[in-house]
Amino acid sequence: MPQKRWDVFCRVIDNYGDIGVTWRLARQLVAEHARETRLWVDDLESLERLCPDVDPRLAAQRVQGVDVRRWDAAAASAQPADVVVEGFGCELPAAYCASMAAAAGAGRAPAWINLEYLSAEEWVAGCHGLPSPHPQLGLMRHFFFPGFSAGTGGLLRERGLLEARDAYQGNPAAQAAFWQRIGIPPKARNEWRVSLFSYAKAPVQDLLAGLSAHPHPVRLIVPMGPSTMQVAEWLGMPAEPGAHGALGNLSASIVPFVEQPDYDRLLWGCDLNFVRGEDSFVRAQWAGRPLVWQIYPQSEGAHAAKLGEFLRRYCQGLHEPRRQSVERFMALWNGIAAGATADPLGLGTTGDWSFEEVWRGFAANQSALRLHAEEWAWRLAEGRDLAAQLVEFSGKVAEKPVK
Ligand code: TRH
Repeated sequence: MPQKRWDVFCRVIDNYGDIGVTWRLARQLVAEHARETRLWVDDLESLERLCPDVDPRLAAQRVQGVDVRRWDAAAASAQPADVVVEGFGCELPAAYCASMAAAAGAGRAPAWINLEYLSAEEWVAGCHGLPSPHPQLGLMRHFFFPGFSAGTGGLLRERGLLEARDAYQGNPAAQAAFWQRIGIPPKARNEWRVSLFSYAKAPVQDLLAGLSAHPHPVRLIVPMGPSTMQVAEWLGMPAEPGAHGALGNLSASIVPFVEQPDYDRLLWGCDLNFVRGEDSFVRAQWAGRPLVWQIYPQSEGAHAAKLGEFLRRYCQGLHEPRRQSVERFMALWNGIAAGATADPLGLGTTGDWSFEEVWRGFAANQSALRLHAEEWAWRLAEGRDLAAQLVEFSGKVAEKPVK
């Protein structure tokens, strides 16, 4: 098999997005493409939270078929693989790059690919796949951009994911077993179940006020993270897994940070999911349920345009007033729109709306938004998945001359 050996490099900048994406990709390369994959990570503790099988004390270990390596000084002297994936411009060790150049000199140039962050912006399709020569080493690096449209690298999606989701969503016993395993009662008939994963700046207290005044019972599920403290303080409960609190129609439960496949089950079993960053954002879309995305904040507000571009795509086919309720609520959740006279999302939606008013509209439209979310997931799944595209792309890169 050509391009059989893969090295995936990941530097954990903060949180779980970088490792969340590269770990998912590495597993898929092994399970679906039979690639021998080494995952080099500089922070094994973060990986352990997504996958408790990982032992952070070990410099090398095989986990779910992936050769997991601690990215330390030893990485520099490793023999380069056939395909080298640099996660999010994480800068490969200089000595490793020199070995790649030596391999290229011997006619075995590795395919060197920089995996970029996901964005729904138009320019992504124009930059996906572009080469960039290394100034000194004579090696070519290629940029691979995930995305939502044809002409981009697509989204990570395991084979049979939507079918597995449908089977789970149609199986109350499997759902009840999962809820019990993470310490949550089974879902009551008229209950609205909501998951919350957000950054510290989200207006969580406003949301809690809205949920407690909801006309039907709501159960909020909060995996351990920044939102845990806000929820615990507001409801006067301990900020630890297993804690429960209630006010009005709201019951809230704090659960442990679950492993990645369980996080899918959590999203699949909720009626509305608050997600953030990149990987949980994509998983919430595959869940086929309404979502609220807190985008990773960037300097000078660059994230506002990115959120706007996603909403422009996501809201296509949604009629008023649903479209407006989605746009406005996500703008408020991201702290972008309140009191804005300009048009930060570029969607023609400006105004000075209250959280309470927008929330009520958003909550009232949930059944239509659910149908929309189901259709959105199937429409997205018509595109080829990221891992399959990356494998094909690596073959094309390998055929090209080095310079
Ligand atoms: O954690 P994030 O905010 O990560 C990032 C990083 O901050 C990164 O620097 C930034 O560039 C990027 O976002 C855009 O959000 P994300 O991407 O959703 O990653 C969270 C991962 O954690 C994802 O793989 C899902 C997983 N997860 C679990 O496995 N269990 C859980 O209980 C929860 C809440 C999440």
